[in-house]
Amino acid sequence: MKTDRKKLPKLGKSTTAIHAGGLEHSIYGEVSVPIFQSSTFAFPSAEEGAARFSGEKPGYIYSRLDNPTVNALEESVATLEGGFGAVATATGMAAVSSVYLAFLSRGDHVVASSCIYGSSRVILESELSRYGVETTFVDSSEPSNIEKAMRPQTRMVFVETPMNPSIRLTDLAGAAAIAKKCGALLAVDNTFAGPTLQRPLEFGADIVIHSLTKFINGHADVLGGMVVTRDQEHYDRVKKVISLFGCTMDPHQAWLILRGLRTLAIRVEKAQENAMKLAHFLESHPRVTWVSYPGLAGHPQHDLAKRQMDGFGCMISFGVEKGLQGGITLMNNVGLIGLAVSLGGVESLIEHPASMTHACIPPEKRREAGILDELVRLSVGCEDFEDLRNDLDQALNRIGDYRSVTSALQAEMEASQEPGC
Ligand code: LCS
Repeated sequence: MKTDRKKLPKLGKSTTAIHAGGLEHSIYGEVSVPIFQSSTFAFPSAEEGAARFSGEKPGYIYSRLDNPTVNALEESVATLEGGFGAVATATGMAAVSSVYLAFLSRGDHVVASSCIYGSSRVILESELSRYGVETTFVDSSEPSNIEKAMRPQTRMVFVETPMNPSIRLTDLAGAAAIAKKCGALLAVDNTFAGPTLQRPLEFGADIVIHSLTKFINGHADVLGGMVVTRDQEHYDRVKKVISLFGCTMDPHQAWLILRGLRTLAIRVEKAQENAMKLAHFLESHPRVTWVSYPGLAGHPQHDLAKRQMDGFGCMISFGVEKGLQGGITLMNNVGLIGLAVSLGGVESLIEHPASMTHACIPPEKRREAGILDELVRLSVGCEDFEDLRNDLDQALNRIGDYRSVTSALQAEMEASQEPGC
């Protein structure tokens, strides 16, 4: 839904997360946004129905096109990101694929980061290639790699920062300058940071994508996605594609996510405080070989993180002794920390990208992208730090007495099966 943020005073991030998208929806003085659980909306007259369809008059028509509860969530996220408007989608992947569908045509070229969520990469590699769209994957942590890959046909630069799962960063201002110079769009998947920590539009991005399933909802109980645009032209294009292709969000889903969003700032604050302490703990643990967390002075892009983020986030990746086998021992021995994919919830989760979220990428391409077989990814939640530290410590200390990993898992990873992303 389009938003007129000029009417709103400039508010802080917590205040915005709590109030945006809810101020103008009062019917009975209710404080929370109601669920408008209706697939369609009656017109007072045939003339009014026709006027709404032609765009001559505002008003609701049908929930695949617009719904008040979904619009409230869209307005909240658009406000937090500082965008012109936002369009909600059924899942994060619906948001990613709608951006591809809206802006790419036969003959277009994309420069994408090699380290992105597995499914976002597979769509470019195996699906859009069938429609004549070509993609070059680069290590986007170095802006010159993006620049070198640009062609006259390049229509889009697609990046994540922090990247899933290497937790390396893309320089947003650098990527935006290159895309602009070449007349391409910069689309940024901001799922790993979230809008309270990073707003890519401020650095020149044109489009921001979220899997709302993660930090914005924050409770591991709903799927959802969002596309935020800098200007009206891109908003209209994305809105059209999402409505036509039916990638729309359901009002009950929107209500649940809106409820999660109200506590986004406070959840992220607590989780990233835990993440900073855990990153230091992991760095000093004898079983841990390396740690990637932007808050550590040793992270190669620590200074960039300070420039473009308002905090270092809640995602850590690390390697352990004995490589893959050590990682499996760790994951099989955590108790409090859940062994599950996904991220961004109040509960901490651990997973192994090479055999799980990024298994659909062939092994040599995974290695090129820095997704090492030994890499373990940790989504830090809001539990008490001491409990998380103790759980990791006892599981890491089991690495010395691991049993040999089954050759079946290694063979499965080498074969890189497509489902599972
Ligand atoms: N973008 C990023 C950066 C993601 O990490 C994910 C899902 C998506 C988009 C897609 O969102 P969804 O359709 O699932 O709402 N990432 C997952 C992960 O790393 N583990 O499980 C899902």
